[in-house]
Amino acid sequence: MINNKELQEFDPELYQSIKAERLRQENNIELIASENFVSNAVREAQASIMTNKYAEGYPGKRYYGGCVNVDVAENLARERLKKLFNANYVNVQPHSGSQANMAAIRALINHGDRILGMSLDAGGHLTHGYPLSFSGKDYQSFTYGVNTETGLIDYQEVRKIASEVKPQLIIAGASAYPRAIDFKKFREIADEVGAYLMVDMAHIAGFCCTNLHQNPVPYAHVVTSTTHKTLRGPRGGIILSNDVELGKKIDKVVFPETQGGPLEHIIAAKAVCFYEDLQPAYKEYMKQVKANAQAIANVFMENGVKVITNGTDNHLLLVDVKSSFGITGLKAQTTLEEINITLNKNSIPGDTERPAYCSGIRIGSPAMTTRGFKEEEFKQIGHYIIEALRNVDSVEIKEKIKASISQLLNRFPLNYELD
Ligand code: DSN
Repeated sequence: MINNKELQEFDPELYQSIKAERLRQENNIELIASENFVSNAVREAQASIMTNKYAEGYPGKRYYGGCVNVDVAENLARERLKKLFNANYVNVQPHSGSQANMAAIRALINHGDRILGMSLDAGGHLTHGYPLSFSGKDYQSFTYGVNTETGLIDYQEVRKIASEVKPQLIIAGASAYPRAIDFKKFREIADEVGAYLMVDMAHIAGFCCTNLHQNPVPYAHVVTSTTHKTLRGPRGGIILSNDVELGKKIDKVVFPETQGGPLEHIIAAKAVCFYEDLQPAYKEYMKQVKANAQAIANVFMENGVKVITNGTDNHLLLVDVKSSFGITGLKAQTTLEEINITLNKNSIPGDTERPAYCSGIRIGSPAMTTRGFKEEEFKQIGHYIIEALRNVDSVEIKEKIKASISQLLNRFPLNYELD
């Protein structure tokens, strides 16, 4: 149990910020596609005394004494993760998804080599070659997007770009793509042009380990992920591969090339997360995540609201609020925040708005599914969103919806001790 009692007495100012954040999480419908609510067991491991330990190196080969217990925890995390994705090699030390991507890329290619990744505005990630990221500064980066009509990845187009660019590395994976990704096809393209394939499965990892989506491990040379999205663990990164020799190289890039001491309390919490994800109940959760995303997508489409790709295969959907409601994504985000719905503005394929405004919003189902929402509640959220975005200037209507949301949330308390 974590009750923050000492914190409350010792540092009331900081304590207030945590308490306020707890209330915010409790009082809002959380639809940010990359967020989730971790279990109390994950939180306990994360808040444990494992944080006190320096353990540079890997289990059995540390540069400090006294690592016997963190070795047990890190080995549990590694073995559970291997089992979860049926992988021969894993590294659980990356502090974040971006650090995992940096290590994987550095292990595969040389400074100045060519990367081909999904563009940020089509749903890719900063670390897949964005010019302001290390991945766009240290390497020559090229992008593929999605078809602006269908919103789908056009594999023939990816193949064409790859054969022109001749990248040393192709990156597949996205932060805002609502459909299944064909990793097998990406590997065929990579083989055709002599490139490595890296898959960043951060958003959809929960589907990949439950057979609800193709598992990228058999197809990619290296796979990266975060642990805090659909996997529902602590904030952090992981790297997986079936190539044990490549794994030895990746280990050296994670430590000592790009990181120092691992966060052993986070690794302990990752071990708890993987244990949870190996249980049958987790697959049921992931099925519900998808059913909920599809339920809300259907409400939008039945009411004439444009959903990119006309639906979703996973935990997220993109809604074109510009053509549906005549407002920007930013306006939709701030309006929904007023009625206690949290989500983010997002570019849509062929977006003509500047990135600070966008024409769309991204809606994700993982967090509220953890909180217990099923299809009925997600349909209800869909109706609330439509009503609010059709009446952005009506204080009265927004107040009415906010009150209904409060009543709905009261039926689904957050399973946390009062912090
Ligand atoms: N920023 C994350 C997201 O929201 O998808 C990706 O790292």
